[in-house]
Amino acid sequence: MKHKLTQILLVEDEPEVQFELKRFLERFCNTVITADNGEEGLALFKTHRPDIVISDIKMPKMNGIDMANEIKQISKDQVILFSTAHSDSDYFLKAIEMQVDGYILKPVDLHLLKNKLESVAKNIILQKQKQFYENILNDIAQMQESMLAVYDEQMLPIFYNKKLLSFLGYKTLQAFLKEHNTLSDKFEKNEECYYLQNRNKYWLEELLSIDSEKRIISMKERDTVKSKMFFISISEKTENNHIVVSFSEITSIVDRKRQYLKDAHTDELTQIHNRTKFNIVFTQTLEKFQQEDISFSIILMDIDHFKKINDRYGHLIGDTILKKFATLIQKNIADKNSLSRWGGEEFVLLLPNCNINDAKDIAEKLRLLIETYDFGVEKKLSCSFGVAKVNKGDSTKSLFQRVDNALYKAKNSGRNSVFVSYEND
Ligand code: GH3
Ligand code: MG
Ligand code: MG
Repeated sequence: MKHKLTQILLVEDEPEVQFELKRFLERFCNTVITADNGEEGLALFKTHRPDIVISDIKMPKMNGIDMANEIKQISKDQVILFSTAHSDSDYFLKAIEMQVDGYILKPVDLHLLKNKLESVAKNIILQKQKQFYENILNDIAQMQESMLAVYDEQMLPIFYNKKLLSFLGYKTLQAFLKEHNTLSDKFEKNEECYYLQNRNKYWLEELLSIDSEKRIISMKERDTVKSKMFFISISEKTENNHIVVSFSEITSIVDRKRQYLKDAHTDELTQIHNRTKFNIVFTQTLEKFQQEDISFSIILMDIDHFKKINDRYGHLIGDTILKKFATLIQKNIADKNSLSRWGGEEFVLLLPNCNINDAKDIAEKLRLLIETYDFGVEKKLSCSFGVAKVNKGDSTKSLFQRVDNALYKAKNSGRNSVFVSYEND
């Protein structure tokens, strides 16, 4: 892409000089616009914003110095060259004071003018080139589907694309930074997301220290209630020591994952935890117990003579009773305790921070509750309970052997009863 000067404004009151210079200048740019005096020159400047202004000094209506003064107030970096005769020395000093970019003595030596033009044009063209590439980059950044941010070597933000700004509800990065110290101000705590320990300006550093696939954050969109989740990709440092950060939205993927997980962990009939979920919670609790030595117990319950209920009322009614049973227990246990369907008409209750006597009391309370509860069709529903406390070195297998034994004893003792397995059973 070859860049050229776009426009030169030539302000000259002598028609022959203007004509000659115009023809000459046309070799260096696309268009040369001309004005006969300072006033006209100023008006044309305002509407055309030329790359370079070349102006005579002594002119009717408004002289070149006054015009240049006005132009510099509008655009202090505007390149202005004066063409002046020797005798104009007074004006000439003023022009130097104004820090104009150069002068050409009259009568104009075209060779000198060419050199002068080429030297000032070089900068302007470089500037144009820079602007050109900046515009391309900006277009690319704004076109991205993802939200983008660029950080400098100190990990401070220097650019947010429109998508990110509009998500945050700001027009410019400056406006956002006026109200927020850092983007991490907007991050929220969430199960699936990495939550930054230090929500400060250097959140990127912290994020860089974790595995790339775990770089998931949650943010609220503008004033909405619902959070969105983003996977964050962080580029290597660019040649200019910049870091490009992109935020790809993964809310729907995470939502779907949550739903799958929920389905995989929920018993379809009773909508309480299933055995898979029980095993997860149980393993976690067991690990915690082994680290912190906090007692925990479990209760295994099995509805008595449930087969008879099915036989008498049919499977559908049996199902309804199982649902009612699960709801009843769920409602009557503390939140920290977790109820799961062990299988069929058997349920298991996990009781963290609970010693064996308290566990026994809970089982007894539930037994009484079931015995007296009106399940609609079958008044005489009862349940047998096995209770066990977890010991050091217990595995799922050893613990369930004990609790199963206790339940077996409850069944054998005539059902509708609670049996406890003590430590060394
Ligand atoms: P016990 O007092 O010895 O526990 O007698 P029980 O009849 O409850 O025990 P058993 O193990 O002989 O039978 C369990 C019954 O539970 C048999 C089975 O049809 C029923 N059952 C298991 N799962 C479901 C279910 O999802 N829906 C229904 N309706 N019945 C179920
Ligand atoms: Mg059973
Ligand atoms: Mg049973």
